[in-house]
Amino acid sequence: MMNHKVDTSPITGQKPGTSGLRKKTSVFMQEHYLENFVQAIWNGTGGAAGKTYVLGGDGRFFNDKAAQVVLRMAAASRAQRVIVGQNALLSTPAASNLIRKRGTDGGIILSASHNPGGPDEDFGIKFNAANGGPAPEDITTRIYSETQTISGYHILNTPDVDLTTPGIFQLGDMTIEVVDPVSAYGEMMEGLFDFDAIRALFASGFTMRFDAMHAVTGPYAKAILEKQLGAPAGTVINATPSPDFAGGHPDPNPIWAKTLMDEMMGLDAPDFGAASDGDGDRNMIVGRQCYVTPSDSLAVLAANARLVPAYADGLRGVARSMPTSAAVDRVAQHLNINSFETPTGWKYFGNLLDDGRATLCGEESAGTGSDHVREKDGLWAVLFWLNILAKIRKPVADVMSGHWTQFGRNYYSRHDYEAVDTVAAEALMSGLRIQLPDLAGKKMAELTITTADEFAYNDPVDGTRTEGQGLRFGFDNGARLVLRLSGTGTEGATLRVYLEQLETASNRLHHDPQIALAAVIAAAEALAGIRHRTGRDRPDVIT
Ligand code: G16
Repeated sequence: MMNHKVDTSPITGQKPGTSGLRKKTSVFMQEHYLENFVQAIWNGTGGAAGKTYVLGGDGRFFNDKAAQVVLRMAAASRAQRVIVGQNALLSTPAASNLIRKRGTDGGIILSASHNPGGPDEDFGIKFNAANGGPAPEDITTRIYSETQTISGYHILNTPDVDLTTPGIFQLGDMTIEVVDPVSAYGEMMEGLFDFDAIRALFASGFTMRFDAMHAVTGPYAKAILEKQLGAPAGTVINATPSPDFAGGHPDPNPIWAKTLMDEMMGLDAPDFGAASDGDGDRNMIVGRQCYVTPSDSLAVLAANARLVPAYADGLRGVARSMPTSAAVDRVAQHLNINSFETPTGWKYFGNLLDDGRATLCGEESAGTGSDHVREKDGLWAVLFWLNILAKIRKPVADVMSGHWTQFGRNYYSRHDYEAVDTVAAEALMSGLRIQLPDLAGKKMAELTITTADEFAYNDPVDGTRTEGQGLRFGFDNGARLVLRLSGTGTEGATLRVYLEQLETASNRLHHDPQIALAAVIAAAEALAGIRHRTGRDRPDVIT
């Protein structure tokens, strides 16, 4: 068995973004590209020798080949054991669970999450640390700096390992343990939620549609919803993972999960609908004729957490990313618990969860999770909702109405301008940044700016400071506008415009969000000149 040292040189642009390294698949398939980054992971984390890892991915195109490369490189760098999902599949939360449960030194997740897959689409890789969470910034910075000085990598020259059957195999001196991707995750879910109550809900005729979007959650949802919980066959649709997500965009939002949305808005809609993304960490919740925004979903979960066995003793605190609406803050205030505001990126929740300061976390980008793992968890959020509905037996629309009546409604929307010219997008942001100190008091369309700043985060656990995390504007009617550039796109820049406004008047809780937010939408345009600068007359995606 040959252990090769392959000479290589640094490849530019291997800087991890919001969640690992994401590029076009063709970029990842270039000679040495993946290998350089994997070697940089070992080098940036003290070497692979003697370590144990979890490995899996969302099944997108190149997942199988990349997994074989990671295995050969781990063995060549003398890792002790790699626990890998059958066929190299693991949802991101299932990988996080295995890292924690098996006490490994970390894990490698092959995924570009909600981005489309295929030879012309996206691929990604990220390293998760021993706590099961995405590597914090000090580690990703070290990995990146290793990519800039790399001169060689180690890899075995061996045939592919058969990953189609669970079992124990050897690759050189390294043990490979191929595991069923679903079982440990299913057991964990059963330990968190009241499965008997959910079973009784389905037995009473409650109907549901779960759209797995041809991605990794299909087998998990089938096993848990249909087999364990007794939902009728056919509840889970698009359940077979496909390398290109059947040509779709596995992003669970009203745009990309339109088929589900149409069904849920129809007259014969099921009682409950949900979808998850490429790697199973995002979720969309929708009731009959009632879409629930991710920010509202987080608030509802927090308000009803005591109905779930795992959270029956109450929450220690909640956390949300800064652009996420303040709906959960209002619940936290009512519960008299802390509410933390972090930068975008699940990695920023890690310290709060590890330190026991927060139990639930969530983001406007369709991510919700808790301290059961260190990733957001799509199916967990769906089971949380089912557990609540099983206990209170009300339609989702009534749950939302009741919630808004009690806490007020944070009208919320995100407008995305995708694949915008990078120079134009950066000029838009830097132009606004320069003006920040002078904007208070200025009128934008019908509104007057009251506050303007750039978000920076001081981690309360380790004191790390993270700057440049989004431009924030407050207005005299209480509305808020946030602008930031996405850290997960692979083409040009994606400008995200986050819009929010609190409404507490009981006769104004049921408006179309785009209408309720019209004044701040107009103010955003007046302030940032988005149309002119991006050359677009409307957002590509509105969620
Ligand atoms: C990733 C991160 C999330 C983040 C989202 C959007 O999600 O894990 O924390 O909110 O990207 O980030 P951005 O606005 O920078 O594009 P995922 O599901 O893609 O891993």
